[in-house]
Amino acid sequence: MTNLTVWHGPNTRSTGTVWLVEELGVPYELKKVDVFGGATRGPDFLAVNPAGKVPAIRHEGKTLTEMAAISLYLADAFPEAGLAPAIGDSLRADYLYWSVFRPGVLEPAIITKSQGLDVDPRMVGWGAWDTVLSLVEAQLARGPYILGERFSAADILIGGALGWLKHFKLMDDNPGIEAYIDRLHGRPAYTRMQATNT
Ligand SMILES: N[C@@H](CCC(=O)N[C@@H](CS)C(=O)NCC(=O)O)C(=O)O
Repeated sequence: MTNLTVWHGPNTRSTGTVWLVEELGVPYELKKVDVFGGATRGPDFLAVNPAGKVPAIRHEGKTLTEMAAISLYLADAFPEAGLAPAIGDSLRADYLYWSVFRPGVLEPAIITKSQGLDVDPRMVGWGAWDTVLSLVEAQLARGPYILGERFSAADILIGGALGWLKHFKLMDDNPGIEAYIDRLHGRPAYTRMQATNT
C-alpha cells in the first residue's frame, strides 16, 4: 500500500513526473489516463484535476497539480533522494529559479516558437526566444547539470522541455544542449519512466 498516486498520460508532460518519482525511488501507484482518448475531460479525471490536465498526484491525501509545483513538493517531501538542495544550501536559489523557469519562461517560449506565434518579446513574460536559449546555454556551460555539478529535480523540468526541442526538431545543431539531453536520457530512472509510456 502506497500513499503516493501519480496520474499519468503516456507521452505527455506527466512523463516528467513519472521520471521524477522513479528518481526518488519511492513506491507509488500509477494511474494511467488516456489523454489522447479524451479521458482528461471525463468526470472521473475532472474530479482529480478540474483543469483537466496531467500530471496530478495525491500524497498523504493531498492532491496537487502543475508539474513544477509537484516537482518542488515531492523533492522536498523525500529529501533522502537528494534531488532538492535544502533551505540554507547555496544552490537552493538557483534550484528554485530553474524550476520556475520551466513553466514560466522555457515552456511558453518553446510553444510560441513551435506554433510560429508572433508576440512582442517585451510584453510576454518569457521574452525573446534567442535570449531564453542563451540563458540556458550559459548555465549549461558551467557544468553537466543545470545547477553545475549536481543533478536535481530541476534537471527533469528543464531537460524535459529541452527534449521537445530535439524531438520536434525545433533547434539548430546545438552540441551542448544535445549532450545535456543525452546525459539525462541515459539515466536508469528515465528508462524506467519510458516503460510507462505505452
Ligand atoms: N500547466 C500544466 C500543463 C499540463 C498539460 O498541458 N497537460 C496536457 C498533456 S501534455 C494535458 O493533460 N492535456 C489534456 C487536456 O487538456 O485535456 C503543467 O505544467 O502541469
